[in-house]
Amino acid sequence: MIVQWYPGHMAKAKRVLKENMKMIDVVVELLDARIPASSQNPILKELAGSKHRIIVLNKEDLANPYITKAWIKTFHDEGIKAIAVDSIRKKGINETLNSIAQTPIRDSAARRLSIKRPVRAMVVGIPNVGKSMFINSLVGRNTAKTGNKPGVTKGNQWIKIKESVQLLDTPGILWPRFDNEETGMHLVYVNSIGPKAFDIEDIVFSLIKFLTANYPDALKERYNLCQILDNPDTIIKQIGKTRGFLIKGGDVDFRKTSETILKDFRDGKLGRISLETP
Ligand SMILES: Nc1nc2c(ncn2[C@@H]2O[C@H](COP(=O)(O)OP(=O)(O)OP(=O)(O)O)[C@@H](O)[C@H]2O)c(=O)[nH]1
Ligand SMILES: [Mg+2]
Repeated sequence: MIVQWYPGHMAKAKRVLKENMKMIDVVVELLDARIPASSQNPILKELAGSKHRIIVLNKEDLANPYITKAWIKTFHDEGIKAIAVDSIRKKGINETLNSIAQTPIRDSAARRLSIKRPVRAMVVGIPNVGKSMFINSLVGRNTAKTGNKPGVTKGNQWIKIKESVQLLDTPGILWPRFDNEETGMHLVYVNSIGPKAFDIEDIVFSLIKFLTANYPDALKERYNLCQILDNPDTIIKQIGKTRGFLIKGGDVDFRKTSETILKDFRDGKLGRISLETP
């Protein structure tokens, strides 16, 4: 689903997040493992305040494992727990669940009465980062949706994951950042921002430029190129020719070739590629 974010939408999303934040002990922030910087929204830090935070680097199967490790270390050094997760194959799901369960409950009423209540968690993230898939993996099978609990704002449902953990049934949607062009490009590469905001041929030109510099072998292998030339246009042309993507008159169809390359990248056909390093 492509969401267009107008100021009104952002204000509403922020209001909802702020309300929901009051009910929970821990925020599980989903980032795209390929772009852990660009898939963050600084507004979350502001909204989460002193709430416990766990970072999930989702789609780790599509990211460079060495770079993901470096990101995890960087977050740890900042005192934030970060976990590499593949929500489709359920990798890292148990570790995440255990981490959530260990969240200290700061709720004074519960502490005063020494009531042991479950940890309450909420998942947040930008569009298409994998919130729904992650929640499904986390929840697994033997789950019961619990009704409204006393003292909890009406309209929200809690999903009981195990005795000690409850999850808010709707994820918090963060809007993607629009603060600089590179961030915008990265968000388009991973399909979090609709392509309308950018010209696809520009997008793929930059992507090829990045791949030429950082993952030349991935390009060579996928598209049977004998050598990687410096000019992205030349590479795109070569790929279009090999694939037979031509327009009338025999010229390469840049648009179709660009769409194919972008899709290949998104589907992981070029291998495990991280676009951002810590
Ligand atoms: N390779 C890979 N794909 C994933 C993973 N998690 C989710 N996806 C895919 O990413 C796409 C988006 O997943 P969703 O769970 O719908 O993402 P979302 O954040 O709920 O998206 P919105 O509700 O539109 O904001 C789907 O095509 C999923 O199959 C993962 O760990 N690895
Ligand atoms: Mg969803």
